Amino acid sequence: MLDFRLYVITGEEFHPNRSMIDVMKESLEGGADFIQLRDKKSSKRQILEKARALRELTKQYNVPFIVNDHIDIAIAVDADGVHLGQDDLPLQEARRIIGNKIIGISTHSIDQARSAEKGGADYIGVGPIFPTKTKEDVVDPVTLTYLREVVEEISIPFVPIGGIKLHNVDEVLDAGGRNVCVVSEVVGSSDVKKTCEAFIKKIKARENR
Ligand code: 3NM
Repeated sequence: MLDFRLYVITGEEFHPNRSMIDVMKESLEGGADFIQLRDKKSSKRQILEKARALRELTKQYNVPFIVNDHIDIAIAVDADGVHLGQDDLPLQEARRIIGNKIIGISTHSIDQARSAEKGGADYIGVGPIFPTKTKEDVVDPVTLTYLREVVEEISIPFVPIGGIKLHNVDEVLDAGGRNVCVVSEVVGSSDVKKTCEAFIKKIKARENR
């Protein structure tokens, strides 16, 4: 089973003056233990090059590396897996292509969570918990109510996402979240490493209760 505390996804629009690799290296230094390349704007060639670089970096830290959307790129760079949305290639087809690698699925309702679990997803995203501007055409916030349903019912690993900040992460943990997935609060921070450390400190504090 996958085990992680802080899942950080790239978001280059939040750090226009810094390289993606520098920012992700700082996240890893701060303790991020799951990394995803998410890039809705670049060409496939550019994404391939970024994926190659992030694969190398994450290997140095022994941290799993996931590619958003692109199964072919995930395979080409030997990523640990792929993350897919509800409108991407269905789980069953993705599984046939990617074999034993990790498949994560974004879910926005308990029905979607159930089908991802039944279909053999390795983990699900649960969100957006709070409003977020990071994802375009995002559904309305699913709120902590949906997270609580997942906590009650779903047995595969899950990760809350969407609008999670240092100031509200305790609410997510109180609702049963054991980890979190973050974009803007981490990569847009003026001190990426410290922000990651602060998230992890809060998550670890819950574990010890
Ligand atoms: N997926 P931030 S919300 C990439 O609900 C993504 O599936 C979501 O960014 C989902 O931490 C989201 O900046 C954006 O709010 C998360």
